[in-house]
Amino acid sequence: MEKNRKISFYGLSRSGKSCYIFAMAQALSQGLCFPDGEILTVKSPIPMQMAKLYKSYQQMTDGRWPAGNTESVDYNFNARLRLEKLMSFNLKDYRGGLLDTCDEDEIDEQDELFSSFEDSAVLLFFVGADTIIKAMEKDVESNIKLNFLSTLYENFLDRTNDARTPVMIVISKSDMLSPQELLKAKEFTKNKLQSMFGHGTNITAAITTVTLGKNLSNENGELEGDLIIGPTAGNIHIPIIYSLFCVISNKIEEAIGKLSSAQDDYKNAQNELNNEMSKSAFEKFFNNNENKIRNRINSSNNIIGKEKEALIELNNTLSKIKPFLLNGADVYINGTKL
Ligand SMILES: Nc1nc2c(ncn2[C@@H]2O[C@H](COP(=O)(O)OP(=O)(O)O)[C@@H](O)[C@H]2O)c(=O)[nH]1
Ligand SMILES: [Mg+2]
Repeated sequence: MEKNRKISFYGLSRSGKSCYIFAMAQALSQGLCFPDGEILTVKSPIPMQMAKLYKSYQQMTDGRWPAGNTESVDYNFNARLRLEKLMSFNLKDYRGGLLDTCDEDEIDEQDELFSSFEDSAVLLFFVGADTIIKAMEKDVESNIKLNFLSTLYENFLDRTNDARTPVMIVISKSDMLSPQELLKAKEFTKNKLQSMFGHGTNITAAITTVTLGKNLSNENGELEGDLIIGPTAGNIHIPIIYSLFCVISNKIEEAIGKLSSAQDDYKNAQNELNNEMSKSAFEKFFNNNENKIRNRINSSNNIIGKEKEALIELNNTLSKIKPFLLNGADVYINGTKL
C-alpha cells in the first residue's frame, strides 16, 4: 500500500539541489510548529545519513559550499506529525551532469535514474534564480536550460503513460532577486513551461522560490553572506509541504474510493437481506443465507466507519498545511490558480 511515496528532484548541475537537501534536513529536523502547537518533523531514520546531512550543513556554516556530487547519494526521510508518520520518502541526490549528458556510455546510468522517477508522488524541478534572470535577458544557454526542464517532464510523461503526477517548480537562490524581480521571474518561468502550467493539462502544478539566506555568494567555493536556516526561513519547508499535500490528497482519494465501494457493498447486501426475509419459511429452511448476509452488512459497515474516520483525520491534516502552502507557493490546477 505504501506506493507513490517518492519525491523526485529534477535539476541540472548547480541548480541548488544538494544545498536544498542539506538545508531542508537541518531546518525541518528541528520541527515546524503549526498554530495549534502540533509539530511536523522531517528526519532520516538512518543515523549515518543524518550525520552526513548535518556534516554537509556544518561545512556551509563553516563557509564552504558543497563540492559538486561525483556520485549519487540516496536519502530516506520520515515526515511525522505528533510523531505519527505522515509519509516516508526518499530523495536521490544524483551526481552532477547526469541529466543532460551527451555521452553514449552514460545512457544506462541515465536511464536508471529516469526510471527511478517513474513511481513518484511528486516531481520537483529546480532551477536557479541566476539562470532565470539570464534567460529573461535572452541568454541562449539559460533559455536552453529552462526548456530542458520541459524535455525532462515529457520524458516522464512518456515513461508513465501520461501519469498526472503533480509538479512543482522550485526557483532556488531567490536571495539573488528583489521581490519585484521574483514576481517577474515566476511569470516568465510559468509562461515558458506551458506543459505544466497551461490550461487543459489537467495537472496540479505549483511554483515557489527558496533560499538559504541573504546576500549569498560563491567565491571559488567560499560561502559569503548570511546563511539563514530555520523551519520556515527562505521557504525551505514549502517543497516538502507541497509534497505532503500531494501525498495526503492521494490518500484522500484512495479513502473515498474504498468508502464508496463499501457503501455499494452495504446497499447490495441490504437488498439481498430484504429478499431473504421475504422468502417463505419453507424455502428458508432449505436455503438460509441470512447469517452470511448479515456478516457482509457488518463488515461493510466496519469499513465505512473506518474510512470515514480516516477521511476526517486526513482532511484535518490537509487543512492544517494548506495555509502554509498557499503562503509560500502559487498552486495551479489545470492552469487556474487556486
Ligand atoms: N545565492 C545563493 N546561492 C546558492 C543558494 N543555494 C545554492 N547556491 C549556489 O549554487 C551552487 C550550486 O548548488 P548545489 O546545491 O551544489 O547544486 P546541485 O548541482 O543542483 O546539487 C552552490 O555552490 C552555491 O554557489 C542560495 O540559496 N542562494
Ligand atoms: Mg548536487
